[in-house]
Amino acid sequence: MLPGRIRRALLEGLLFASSLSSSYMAYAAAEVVTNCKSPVVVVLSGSMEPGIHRGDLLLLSNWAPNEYTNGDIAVYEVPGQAESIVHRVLETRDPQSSSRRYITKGDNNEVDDLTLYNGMQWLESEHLVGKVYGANRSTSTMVLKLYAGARVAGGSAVVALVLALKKIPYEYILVDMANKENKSAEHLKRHPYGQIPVLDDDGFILYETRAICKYLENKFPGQGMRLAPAMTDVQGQALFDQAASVEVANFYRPMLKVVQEVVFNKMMGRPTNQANLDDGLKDFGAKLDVYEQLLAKQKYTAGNELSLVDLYHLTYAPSLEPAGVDILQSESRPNVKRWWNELIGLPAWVQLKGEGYKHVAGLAAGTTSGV
Ligand SMILES: N[C@@H](CCC(=O)N[C@@H](CS)C(=O)NCC(=O)O)C(=O)O
Repeated sequence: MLPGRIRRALLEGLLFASSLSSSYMAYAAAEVVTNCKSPVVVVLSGSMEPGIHRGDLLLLSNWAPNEYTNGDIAVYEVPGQAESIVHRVLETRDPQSSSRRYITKGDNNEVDDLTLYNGMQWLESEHLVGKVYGANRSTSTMVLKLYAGARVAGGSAVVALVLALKKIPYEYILVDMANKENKSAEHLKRHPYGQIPVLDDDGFILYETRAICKYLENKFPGQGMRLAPAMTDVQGQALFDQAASVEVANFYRPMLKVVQEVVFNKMMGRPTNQANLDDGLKDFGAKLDVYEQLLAKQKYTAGNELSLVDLYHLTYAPSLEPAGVDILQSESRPNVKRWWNELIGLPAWVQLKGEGYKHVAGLAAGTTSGV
């Protein structure tokens, strides 16, 4: 008979071995289910800030090894490099072929990862260990809150679109405009004019659509779609500001006069004032003639790249066509028409209009799921 002390030690050893083997079995099962040799990794650097932090646990899968697309966050390993790296796919070359090539970049890094590839010019599918589909924060981080109305319209819709294009998770909080919740003492603390949208970034409160969008771009420059010139591009920034100012003065104001007559008055059960409408259409048309000249020379309002300024135009103008005013589709302004159709055809916009804030908030959160 073994002495009690030895028996206890043996039993503890057995229990430890059994818990190790069940953890091992669970890990091995996860490897099979995710088709990924490292289904869980710990982040060691801050190169993916602000989305991913040092110490975060990332959950990976490799279900479709040949289907990584731009914007995906991937973990890769390069022969000769000791550590695996978690960065975002920036470019996918040859997307139709089974031997796709990838260029990656850390959201928090100025340049792409070429120097990390150990002499290679790109990554191939075999270097990709897995795609990030979830994360467990090392410390709790607040998710952004968007205070918006029930309808996907106005500035709230533009902010929601920017959040979706930049793949920023957010929580949608309904402000019940029908019951004047926007004028409640609680909401007036957030927005002194009692309006929406309002953004709450962990207690940092911001209102005014265009300011919110610019803040999001500045805070998450490398995440999702780039929507403004780099801060160091002084002339690009100046042209951006010029176009943003033009949007408020020469598009939003005359457009709103028309929307007031054909959309808002109808919603309120008021008759259309024909004189106001004619005046608005004349004014708006004259401004769009100048847009036509600009858009004949450049693809978008702030240059040849789609930017926040183009998205600012989506506040209320999309409600014109359903109300019977097709001024933005006029054949006499083919470049305005081309530009406008591209904007209203953006897949994220179509989805947002079709399925509402909640869906896009969920989608954004799902895409970068807590990272
Ligand atoms: N300049 C503001 C305008 C915001 C705005 O007009 N919001 C509308 C709804 S989209 C609103 O809150 N209206 C209620 C009110 O003005 O009392 C912005 O760009 O955010």
